Amino acid sequence: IEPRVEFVNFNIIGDERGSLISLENSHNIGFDIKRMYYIYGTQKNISRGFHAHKKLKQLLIAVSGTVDIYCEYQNVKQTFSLNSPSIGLIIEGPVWRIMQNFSEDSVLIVLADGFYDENDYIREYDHFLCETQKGYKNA
Ligand code: T46
Repeated sequence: IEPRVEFVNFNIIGDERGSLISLENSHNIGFDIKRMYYIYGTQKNISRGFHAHKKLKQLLIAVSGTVDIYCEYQNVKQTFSLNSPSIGLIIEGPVWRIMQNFSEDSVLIVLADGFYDENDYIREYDHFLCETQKGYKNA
């Protein structure tokens, strides 16, 4: 699949009690959710990621705190800051990603369209460059 990285803004359903955000398959998420995981309690100065996916589509949300997501694909090298529960970052396909600058209170929720599958990971940068130059036309 083609690499894609994009912010999405969620509708906040708020009232005097506070805020609520609802995410539904294919309405505000462009895919059906098969898995969810979250990353929290990240130690100081730790970066995670350093891999790409072949096909997986994901939606990342910092439901608490802040985290920066560095993304690299095609000619793009860009850092996307997640700093609000009402903002999500869609990352699809062969995008090299590094999660960094986690705040102490950071909770990063990730919704994914596939089960955990180590075969979908590209964990070596040289392999990523090589594969993306070839393209994923048959994926
Ligand atoms: C991604 C970024 C944003 C599982 O057993 N099941 C799971 O669903 C996941 C996500 C991971 N694992 C195992 C695999 C490793 O042994 O948990 C361990 C840590 O995973 P990893 O080092 O890949 O974690 P991150 O934070 O570098 O990357 C994760 C996701 O793996 C990845 O898909 O896009 O978050």
